[in-house]
Amino acid sequence: MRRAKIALIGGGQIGGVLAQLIAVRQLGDGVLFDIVEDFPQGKTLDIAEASAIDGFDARITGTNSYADIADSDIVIITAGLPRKPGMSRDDLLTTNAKIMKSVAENVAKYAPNSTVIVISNPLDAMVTLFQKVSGFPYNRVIGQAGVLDSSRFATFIAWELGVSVKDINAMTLGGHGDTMVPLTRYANVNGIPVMELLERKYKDAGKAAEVMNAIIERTKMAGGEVVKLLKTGSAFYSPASAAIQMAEAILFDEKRVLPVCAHLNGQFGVEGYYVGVPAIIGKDGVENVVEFSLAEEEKSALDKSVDAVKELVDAMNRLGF
Ligand code: TXD
Repeated sequence: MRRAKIALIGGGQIGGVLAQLIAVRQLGDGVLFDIVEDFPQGKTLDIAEASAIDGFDARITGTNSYADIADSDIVIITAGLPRKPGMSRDDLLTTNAKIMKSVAENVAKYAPNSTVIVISNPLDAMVTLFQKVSGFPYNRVIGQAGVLDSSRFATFIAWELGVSVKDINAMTLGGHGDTMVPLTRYANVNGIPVMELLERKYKDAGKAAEVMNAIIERTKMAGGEVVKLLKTGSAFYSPASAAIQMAEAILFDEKRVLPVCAHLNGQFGVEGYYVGVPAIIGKDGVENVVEFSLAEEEKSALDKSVDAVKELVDAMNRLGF
């Protein structure tokens, strides 16, 4: 059996961590593409030179030529600019849409059978544009946002309750922006509702709700919190880990139920847009969107988030992309 081939388009902060994770976890052979000459070659040489220490045989190479991504099984896209302090994700629209268009044309040309994970921001618009330009089937074009946003939500809950994050199940729905919807009602610690544990901790339902609201707000603004601290660039370790979890689900046909940015065709009342929802991820990419009932306020929060995604996609269409 040949080893899986994973192409990384964009060799910046996230691309570099992705390449290292692919090597260390021996997921397959990685090709790191960037337009900056010598840069991806330098990064991958550095990673490869740790192979004797970390004990991996995976080949990780850098390139400035799209021809080298030929026949990739998975393509992960981070090409584009990150946010600077004070910028919203949506401020990146025009610049990154131009980049994404050229990326999509080249991936369609050289890796037409790949399954694609888009990370570049503004995420919901970039994944929409990639699918449109490449013409790939919807199930093979997936956006990464929900795995990371949910991990942030779970991390803050674990810190608050003083328990292992491994026992937390928590999920966000909706777009990858400030309107995302962290689902409180379904958040649990090994099946025990988080709200019940908070109420027991504080012996006061009002205080428990206040603490949960603070966790929700921090989750929504978590990307911006990192941008503000870093001052140059945005989060890169955690987005890379999130995309790797999705890539593993595809490579190993795991049928994981992960919150991803998937194309909806009536599910959750959304027609024809990419939105963050739980989906079964396996060898065919998005194999099924997992629908479940939402309470009234959850549904209206999701509708609001979908409206923000629609506005962004419409703005991109008006720009002629
Ligand atoms: O969860 C998520 N989806 C995200 C998304 C979380 C954090 C950051 N997210 C976004 O990912 C961020 O807003 C950016 O749009 C992307 C990539 O973030 P990264 O931090 O890796 O940005 P860098 O370090 O600037 O790297 C981008 C690289 C850089 O090396 C450029 O030379 C390259 O992209 N680039 C290109 N590569 C290929 N092709 C073209 N045309 C191109 N243009 C720039």
